Amino acid sequence: MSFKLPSLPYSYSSLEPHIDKETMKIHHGKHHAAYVNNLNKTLKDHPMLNKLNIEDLLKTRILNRRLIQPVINNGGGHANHSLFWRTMTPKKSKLTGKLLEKIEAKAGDFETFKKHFGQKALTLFGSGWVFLIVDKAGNLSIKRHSFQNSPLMHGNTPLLGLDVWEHAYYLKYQNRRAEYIKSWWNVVNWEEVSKIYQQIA
Ligand code: MN3
Repeated sequence: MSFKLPSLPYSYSSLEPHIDKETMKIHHGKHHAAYVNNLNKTLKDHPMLNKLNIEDLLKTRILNRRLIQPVINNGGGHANHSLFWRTMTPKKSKLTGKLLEKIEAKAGDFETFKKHFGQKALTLFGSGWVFLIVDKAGNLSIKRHSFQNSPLMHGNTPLLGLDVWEHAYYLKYQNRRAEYIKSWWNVVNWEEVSKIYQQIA
């Protein structure tokens, strides 16, 4: 079993009131765990693939046809959720430095960027994610992906991702996705987002 559920760098209750304990417990311990388990099952007879790290697995172009969709779903699910946990924090966090400058250059100002990102999340139809990505040329953009499709499979590096599947917010917010999105900004770990950017920029 090579892929493992990462442990959270904070407790299930520590993102409250923005994200409730019960949602975190089910989301991490059941949903994310299921993606990891299913990915391991999919790749159990493929020792070359299950030794890769998740980023390299999603970037590989040598998957056989039967593996492609399960890897998109479960490998993508594993990568997306790992990023999601990592880029949240109960501590106050603020974006500074080079990434802030890039975002401001692109969107005009930081609040406008947040507005665009939130709008994409709000209007995403069905289940999916909104990501801030960096493409191969180093350009930033906001991308919407359905289901568990990962930006990594498209050659892009996600810096930040917001899960807008109903399982991410329904227990606390029911149909009030806008409220969930607004609340989530309070727990974004901008230092971690910057760190990811610095590693590739
Ligand atoms: Mn999820």
